[in-house]
Amino acid sequence: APVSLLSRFRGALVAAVLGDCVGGEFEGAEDVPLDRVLQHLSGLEDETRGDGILQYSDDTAMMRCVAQSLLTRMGFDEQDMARSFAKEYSLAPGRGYGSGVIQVLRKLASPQLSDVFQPARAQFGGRGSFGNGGAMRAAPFALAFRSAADVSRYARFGAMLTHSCSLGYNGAVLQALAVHLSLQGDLALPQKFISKLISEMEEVENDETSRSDAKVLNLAEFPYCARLHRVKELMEQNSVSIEEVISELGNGIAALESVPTAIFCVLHCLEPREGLPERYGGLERTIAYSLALGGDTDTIACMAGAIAGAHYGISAIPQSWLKSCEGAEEAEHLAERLYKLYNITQSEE
Ligand code: F2R
Ligand code: MG
Ligand code: MG
Repeated sequence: APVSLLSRFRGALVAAVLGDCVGGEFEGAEDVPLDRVLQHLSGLEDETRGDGILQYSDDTAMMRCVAQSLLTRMGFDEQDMARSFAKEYSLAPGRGYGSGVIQVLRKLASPQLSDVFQPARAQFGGRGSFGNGGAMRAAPFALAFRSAADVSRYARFGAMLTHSCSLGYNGAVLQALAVHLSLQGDLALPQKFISKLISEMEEVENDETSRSDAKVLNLAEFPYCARLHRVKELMEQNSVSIEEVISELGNGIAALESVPTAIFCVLHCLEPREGLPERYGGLERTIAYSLALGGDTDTIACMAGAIAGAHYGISAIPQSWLKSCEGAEEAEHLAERLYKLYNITQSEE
């Protein structure tokens, strides 16, 4: 049956929370045997475990701030979003934030601060963060804006509140665009989906700052496009090992090492895969596969979850998984409100 847009909206935010919650178990682990992943996931079906047993981390905490701010301000307002990040951090600092970004979040709490982008610019000796913290929270931008140009523009500004290095904010743009295309049903044609992302990113990375950051960091020209071309090559291979995915795409905390990886997880799991239970649908496969890569599992599963959830819709998420995750219900509610906002702005245009 066709998946409704509302179901896609709900699926995107709820599966992002799901990825974060179930991925926390393996964050930072180098070797994650698939058996352990499947055991962890089947444990969620145990009814005696209780609701909301798996807590969400910074990924969801910041994504909620993005969604709430977009809703309250009916669009992007950097002051409000910055304040929301700072408040969330001060209320719950123990959600596993990156060690650099906490300095930004503390500075954003200052009432004297007028330029809310300044603390991010001061990070890492003025180079800015290239971590995946901007990308992990980017999904709501795709639910709030209708055109790819707006999704891209505001995901970039939203990320720049904490990540001023182009590798950090361009990762957020890529993640938001992937969710945007998935919401439109573009994953039905996977090759076209990846080609569209490459052509969008060719434009995004074709600016002076992105070009010079790539040079300074000793990366290939147009680094995200280069990784997306590797995703395309891996998709064309008959079989791909976990080791190959990690060495070709990465599984780390840098946005460049994790956003293309999350996109690959979704594309790879569109079809049944060896080692994953036959009863699993595509969304369950995506989450399980993201965890089996190890490394930054909560964030890769969160980003892959958002893209996959936008494709398969809310009904693809098993109830028992959903019930186990703190914040899943609230994410569904936020998605419904964003859907209403999306329809209002759509009809005004
Ligand atoms: N922080 C984590 N995981 C670490 C373990 C947490 C632990 N489980 C706990 O219980 O506390 N996860 C979360 O952080 C990632 C998002 O990080 P974000 O927001 O990008 O933070 P930050 O600090 O800006 O960057 C992360 C690290 O990347 C390196 N880095 C970034 N830019 C750099 C630069 N220009 N030069 C050198 N290094 C740079 C640094 O090591 C940063 O600390 C997500 O995984 C989320 O789940
Ligand atoms: Mg986290
Ligand atoms: Mg993480």
